[in-house]
Amino acid sequence: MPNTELLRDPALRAVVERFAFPGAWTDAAPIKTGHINRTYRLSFEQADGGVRDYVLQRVNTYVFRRPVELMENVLMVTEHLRDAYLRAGEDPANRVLRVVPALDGTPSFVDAEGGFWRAYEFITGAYCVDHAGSPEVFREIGAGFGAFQRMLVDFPIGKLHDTIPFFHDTRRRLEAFEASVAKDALGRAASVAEEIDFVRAHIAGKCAIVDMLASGALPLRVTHNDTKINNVMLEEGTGRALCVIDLDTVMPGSVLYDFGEAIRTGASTADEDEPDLSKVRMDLELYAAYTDGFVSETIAGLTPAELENLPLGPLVMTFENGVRFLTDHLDGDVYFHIDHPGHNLDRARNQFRLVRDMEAKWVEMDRLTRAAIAKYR
Ligand code: GN1
Ligand code: MG
Repeated sequence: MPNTELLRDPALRAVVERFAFPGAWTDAAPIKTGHINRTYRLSFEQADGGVRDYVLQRVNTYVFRRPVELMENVLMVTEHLRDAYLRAGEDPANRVLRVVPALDGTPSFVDAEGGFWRAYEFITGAYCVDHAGSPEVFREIGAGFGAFQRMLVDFPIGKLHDTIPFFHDTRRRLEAFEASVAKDALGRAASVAEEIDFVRAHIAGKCAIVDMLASGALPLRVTHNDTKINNVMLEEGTGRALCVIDLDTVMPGSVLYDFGEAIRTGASTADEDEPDLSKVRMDLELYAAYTDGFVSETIAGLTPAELENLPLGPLVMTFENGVRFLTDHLDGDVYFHIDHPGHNLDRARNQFRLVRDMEAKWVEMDRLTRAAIAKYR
């Protein structure tokens, strides 16, 4: 049954009509997995009777304040990836996101209210998972993000815009957190004293990535910055990693960010908002599997310092996300969408539990990482 409510929505129709979608618009469905942008899947019937699907998104310009630069990044990076596939003799269709331009040829359309819209071709014959389920699947996702990193290793990084400056600057995240504690806009600080203490007691070592980038010990890379496992599309039938999606946060950064975000979301035994903390652990078998896949693809392109410091990624990213969730709870939930009061606090507690577990498993994480490096070197 087509979603007539959306098809009849005049505001949505006015936007759809501004893009170069071929065929007749026959269906629309909201996609609700992200926390930031508003997303629809649109279907268009073609003259030959076939149906082609597209993704239409209203970019959250509170979060992405430089959406034009964001789209420039997306175009440059997808072009580069397409070329890399072609040079390797592989068909880039379905393997790289393809932007559908607006009718005026630009990669976006701004509506009457200032809403910033952009569209992609829908990746067909593919699916994504919110849980790896098995080490084999997670290894493949690691190989997918690893290949993304490998193919971008020769990208001229100076051309890339910093669309959210200081996105993974842990020190600035901590400063913002302390400012929110001091402001205590909603009077919530007293009720989360324990979580505030956790942050302050666990700062040691958490700014190591920014510091190593600043000192030159780690190089800047093209990084995805939001490598949740559901941002890799897997091919139906084979399960092989097909395409990395959600390129909004592609920016110069550290490869440790990407490795870290993937482990944070994919190697945890629970969702990031699971309130029952007894369920939250980092699964070392999943850690080993992802590391194996990721290192198998990146070994030639990364420096020894990057490879050896990989375990820092998950520890820092998990801590940082916890700090961001707690900050947003203190601010009154202005950044992350919440489904219920206290949702951001649930998320923060969950992440802090995961940090504790990673700290307890640190020696093992380090050993497994070195084993993967030795295997492919
Ligand atoms: C946001 O929109 P989504 O779910 O892909 C956030 C990430 C956080 C994540 C936590 C631009 O990502 O940094 O890790 O939520 N993206 C932005 O769930 O802030
Ligand atoms: Mg995202």
